[in-house]
Amino acid sequence: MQPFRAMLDFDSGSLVPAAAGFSRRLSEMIGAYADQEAARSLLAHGDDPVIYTGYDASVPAEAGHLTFRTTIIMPGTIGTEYFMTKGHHHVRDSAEFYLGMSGSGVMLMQSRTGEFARQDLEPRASVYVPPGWAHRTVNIGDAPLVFLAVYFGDAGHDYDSVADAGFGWRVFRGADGPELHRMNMAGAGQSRPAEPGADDDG
Ligand code: M6P
Ligand code: ZN
Repeated sequence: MQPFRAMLDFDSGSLVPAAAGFSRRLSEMIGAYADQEAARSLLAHGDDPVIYTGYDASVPAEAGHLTFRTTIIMPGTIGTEYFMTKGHHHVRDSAEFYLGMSGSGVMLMQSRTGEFARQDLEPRASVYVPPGWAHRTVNIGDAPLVFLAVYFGDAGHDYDSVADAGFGWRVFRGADGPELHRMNMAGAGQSRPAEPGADDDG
């Protein structure tokens, strides 16, 4: 292939030229949210919101390449839990680089040994996800959260291990703003509020 450049729009998240666009609706990630009743009730009423969309650069999903994609998470909540990505491990443990472009978000990360970390994602913030850390991004603002992610072409997305083990922490809209809750893994709907530092263990 030939070297190329692509233009990023930091407000809209568009990537030009893009190989493809993607979008994920609530019905494709219903199990991700703590309040299953709220999620199912929305769907039962015919409301299947687009949670996030994005654009993929024209890079082969192969070893040696660095692929990149923009993601735009809409503002909103399911129950009181903010709209977020499904979250994944990489099939081949490998790092990922994030750049905040617009909006205001939080990245939740957890290692295969159960350590937890979070980092705020905002315009001009870069976040490094080391190999072996699952990652999920949450929009805690009132506007779309737009960011760029760069990862190895052969990284692969492993959603099952995240769905099986769950994320240990979730972000809910509280009376005074976003609240990070430690989940009781035995019951997805149970939680207790907490305010850990960015590198506290889970
Ligand atoms: C970021 C990257 C992508 C990921 C996307 C949506 O852009 O991490 O690899 O696909 O977010 O997240 P998810 O695949 O977990 O739904
Ligand atoms: Zn990833």
